[in-house]
Amino acid sequence: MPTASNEELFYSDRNLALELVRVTEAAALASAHWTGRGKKNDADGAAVEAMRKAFDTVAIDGTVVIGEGEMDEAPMLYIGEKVGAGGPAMDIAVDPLEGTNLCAKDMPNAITVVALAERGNFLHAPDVYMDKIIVGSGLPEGVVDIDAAIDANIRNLAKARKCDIGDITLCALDRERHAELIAKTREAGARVRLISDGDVAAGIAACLESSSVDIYAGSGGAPEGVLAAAAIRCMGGQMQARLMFEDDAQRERAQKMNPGKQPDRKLGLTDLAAGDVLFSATGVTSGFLLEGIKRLPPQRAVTHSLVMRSKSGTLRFIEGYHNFNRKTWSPN
Ligand code: VTB
Repeated sequence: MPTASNEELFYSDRNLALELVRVTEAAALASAHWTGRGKKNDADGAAVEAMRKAFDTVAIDGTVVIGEGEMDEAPMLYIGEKVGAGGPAMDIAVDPLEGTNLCAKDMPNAITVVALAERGNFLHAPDVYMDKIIVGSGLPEGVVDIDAAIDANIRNLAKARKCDIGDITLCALDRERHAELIAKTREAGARVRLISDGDVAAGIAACLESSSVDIYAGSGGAPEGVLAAAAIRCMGGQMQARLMFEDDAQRERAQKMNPGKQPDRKLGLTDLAAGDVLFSATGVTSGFLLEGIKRLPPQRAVTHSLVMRSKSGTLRFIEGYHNFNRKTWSPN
């Protein structure tokens, strides 16, 4: 039987998941004002401000652990900032607009993202690269390994899936640093889907049966890796990762942020996001996961969001119809 406080947390946690969707919706509606206007900083700024404001009504005592940067670099949602209206102590990971370029250029896969966990359960990831490998659920544990060659990983995945290597699609960021990963994947006989930005959505897509991505691999932002891990904890799937450092200063910083832990260690899913996790994302532009904001001028808009809890493993796709004549705030 749960104790009274556990029970309290259990119910508040269920409500919280639905409150969280308001936070990502607000950020998406605000940034959508800038979709296709070529101004990524304005789009990001609008998302950050709306998300920050929306957190004021969420019943948590929240601390941002993955955010917009250090206190001296970011005016809002900086690491260490306290947010929420008071309640259980939670750590918060945010990317108010994942894919600022995608929004500015009206390209697929811009999303707004928030994850919550009880205090101390997210890796405190510095703003460095993280090597990542992700596959979906229902596969033998360890079917892919971040330390194995990519062709071996693809062969193992095809074998476990009982399909041809040619049926496997690997998704990676289109970057010069991935030239070898891409070449080796194609040489092995698999397909490669390249994306210009947005590796949170791509990582999640590898775990969605309905997407055509079977494996996500390569290096992207470390904060984005923690957000993807939070989602994968809810959906099921496998992820391994490793922080990548360009110099000793970066390594020392990671060490300081996670005392007592080896900064170069191989990270599993629960090293990135442990305990009970809540996750919400709203589409800004349509993509792998979600449809983007549909504007219904002059005063209405439709949002599409994905809200998940790791405890129950429930995924909810939520469609919101918004009328700005009746809201206390407007995204424009
Ligand atoms: C990824 C991607 C982001 O940064 O993390 C990527 O998810 C990594 O950095 O949308 P590089 O651009 O240096 O490769 C973004 O593309 C932008 O934050």
